[in-house]
Amino acid sequence: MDPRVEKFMAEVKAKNPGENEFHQAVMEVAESIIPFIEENPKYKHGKILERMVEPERVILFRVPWVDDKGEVQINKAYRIEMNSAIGPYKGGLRFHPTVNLGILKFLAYEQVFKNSLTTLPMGGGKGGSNFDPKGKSDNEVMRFCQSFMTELSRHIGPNTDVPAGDIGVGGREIGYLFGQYKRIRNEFTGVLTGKGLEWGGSLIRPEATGYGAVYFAEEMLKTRKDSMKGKIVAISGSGNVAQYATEKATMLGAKVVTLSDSSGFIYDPNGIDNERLDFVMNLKNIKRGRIKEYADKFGVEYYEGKRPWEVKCDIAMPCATQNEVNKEDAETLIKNGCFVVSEGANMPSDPDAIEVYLDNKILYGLGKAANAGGVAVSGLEMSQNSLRLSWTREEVDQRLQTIMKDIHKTCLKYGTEDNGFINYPKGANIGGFVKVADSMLAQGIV
Ligand code: NDP
Ligand code: 2IT
Repeated sequence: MDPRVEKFMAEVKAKNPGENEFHQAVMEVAESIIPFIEENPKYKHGKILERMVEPERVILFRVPWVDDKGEVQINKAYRIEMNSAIGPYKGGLRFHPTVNLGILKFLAYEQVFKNSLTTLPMGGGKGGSNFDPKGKSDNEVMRFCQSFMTELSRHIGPNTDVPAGDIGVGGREIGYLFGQYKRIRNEFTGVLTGKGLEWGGSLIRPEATGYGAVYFAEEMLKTRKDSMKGKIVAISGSGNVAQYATEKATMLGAKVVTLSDSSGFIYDPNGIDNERLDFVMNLKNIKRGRIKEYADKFGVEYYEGKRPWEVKCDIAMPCATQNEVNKEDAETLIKNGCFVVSEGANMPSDPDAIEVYLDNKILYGLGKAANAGGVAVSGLEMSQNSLRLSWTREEVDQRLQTIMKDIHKTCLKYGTEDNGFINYPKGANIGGFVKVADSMLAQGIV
């Protein structure tokens, strides 16, 4: 390892003990950025990277609520306000039992670079709770969201910090959170994104992350004069991002053969067409059931406790969670002919898997570039809220496509190596960094 990266990481680890996912996210960026900073000493003197790894503010609070049996429950909750150099803090909320400070810091850190890449004026943040929505009634989820927002409402606002969804936070939760914010503050504002269409939401926001990740894959394929048409795609997850990645990949002529959840994956060699995807959406978004039921319904294989990376595919789209692809998975994918990875999830590939992708010179679109479509359309939702009007589906989708193309161009600009290979991690990290770093320099030591 580059000794400058090693020294920097030793300090980050000493200052942030035990935050493994945060160390991993910082390391991935440091490997691209530290050599770049050496060539651009203004960033070095301003200690820009050292400042960027320290959140501007961390809010940690208790969320007490009463379950349906009348028992008092207590959860931990957080909002990481990471960087506001180019706009209000912006990023999702995750409700999942594994949520802790280190996971949210990794997500907030990634968000800073991702939001910068979108070309829109958004800083980076992330929040959430170790609350597990699984198995809870709607009333329990509502009471939790109301208690959570009662505290969070003091810290956010349409020009300060604008949360949205992530794992475990979808339309239902955003509704309850928005209702409580409006009630407490007596203000109808664009304080959250991912809102319902009737009350300030944007068309295409639910679709945006999955669609964007497919648009990004299409841009990568174009560099090899290829396209999505006729490709076999393995997707993990079966939530928001996975569902709309499936829809768009199918629209562009590809065949999606897998979906998963934390219990296992289904393999449907005929492809998950629109009718079968409707079943998945109903199963996951309304009934809140398990993906195994897909296999039971359509008579296809279900692999309990496994991830879909052993299936033969051209394109892999991890759309579930962090570190869901390891070295062995990456080697299996490549052995089976996979040559494109477009990440719908945040940091789904671990560092060894990334090394395998880069060594094999495949098209590797990392999350902070490939999944930026979601937050990009959140930014467009904020614009529409400020203008007090709504754009059409076509207009938002067109803007999303333009943004994904712009992100791809930024990756080419900073990531194309002397031999012509496009190192997307390097391109996205440097491209995301420059705008934030220049803004921080202009704004002084704050
Ligand atoms: P959802 O809650 O809608 O879906 C999450 C999916 O991932 C579910 O199928 C879930 O399975 C699975 N999953 C979650 N945790 C694990 C785990 N530990 N192991 C295996 N599977 C798991 O979330 P989203 O679709 O919104 O988010 C998916 C990913 O995309 C996350 O990494 C998120 O950060 C990222 N992302 C989301 C954006 C958005 O706009 N929503 C934007 C950009 C990135 P189960 O039901 O069994 O838990
Ligand atoms: O990881 C992400 O980019 C998101 N969960 C979406 C954030 C947002 O503010 O829309």
